[in-house]
Amino acid sequence: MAENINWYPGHMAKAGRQIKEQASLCDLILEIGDARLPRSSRNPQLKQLIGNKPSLLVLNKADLTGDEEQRRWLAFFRDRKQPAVFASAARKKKGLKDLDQYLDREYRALCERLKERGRRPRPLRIMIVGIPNSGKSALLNAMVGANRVKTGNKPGLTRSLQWVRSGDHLELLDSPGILWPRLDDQNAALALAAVGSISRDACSEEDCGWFLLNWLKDQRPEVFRERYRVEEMPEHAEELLEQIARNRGMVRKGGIREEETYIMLLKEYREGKLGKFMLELPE
Ligand SMILES: Nc1nc2c(ncn2[C@@H]2O[C@H](COP(=O)(O)OP(=O)(O)OP(=O)(O)O)[C@@H](O)[C@H]2O)c(=O)[nH]1
Ligand SMILES: [Mg+2]
Repeated sequence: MAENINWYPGHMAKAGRQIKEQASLCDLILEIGDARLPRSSRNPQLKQLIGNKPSLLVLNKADLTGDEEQRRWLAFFRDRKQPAVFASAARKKKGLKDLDQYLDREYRALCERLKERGRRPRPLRIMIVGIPNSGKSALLNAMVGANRVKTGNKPGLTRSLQWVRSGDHLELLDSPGILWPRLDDQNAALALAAVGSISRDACSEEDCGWFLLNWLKDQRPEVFRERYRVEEMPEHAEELLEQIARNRGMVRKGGIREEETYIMLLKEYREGKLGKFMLELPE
């Protein structure tokens, strides 16, 4: 079994303090979660950082999930009066339709408020926050229509806060991905690692790969036939791993290349090669 998973290095604590400072300057907070984990990718301490600022939950990487599960989650959030949209920075403007519409309305509402007070319009100031690797920087670039901030498939890439202007209507603040000091739900922590939001220093590929293998065996067994030519599901996950490794030629004298097999499984999962599905649904 895995060691207790926690990932809250000094730079995250620092980013948290800076986010708290900047929140008061913003009109709106975009909380970027991972669409595959609409519950577990939300920071339970966000409220303490942003206070009463209005926020919109943006579940990014929606291209890796199914339409029906998205509808179920939207209904769930609607019932709880939590504004939420699905988005896909990877699909550029096409993936931002609902987000753009929401921001248009917010901008017009801001202009109205300013007008009532006899003031001139100014851009809507938006802070982008969320867990590492959820696509915050990619989303900012997609909104601006240019590569203004660095993105990459590695949690913890962005290290400082950065304002970027987008047209006449928006000012966007990118921020470093942060988690929280204690990941109480260790299953959620493994799922966060599986989608790529926790550094491999804090959770190894063997550990989150093992979690993903077992989750798929339970919830999506057809994946193994379709993708890894496993004709008959073995009883134990160890045997399943072995079959996958053998079918992919990941063997060495005396056994399989275990770590390599986990890395391959995680990579193909993260790239969406195993299909479009979430790791959690509303209760
Ligand atoms: N499939 C898919 N991948 C995406 C999407 N948006 C971003 N990515 C990928 O996710 C990875 C992380 O993107 P970033 O924008 O760097 O993530 P971030 O949230 O800024 O990460 P940190 O700065 O580390 O907190 C990159 O490899 C992106 O290409 C999306 O909508 N769909
Ligand atoms: Mg970033």
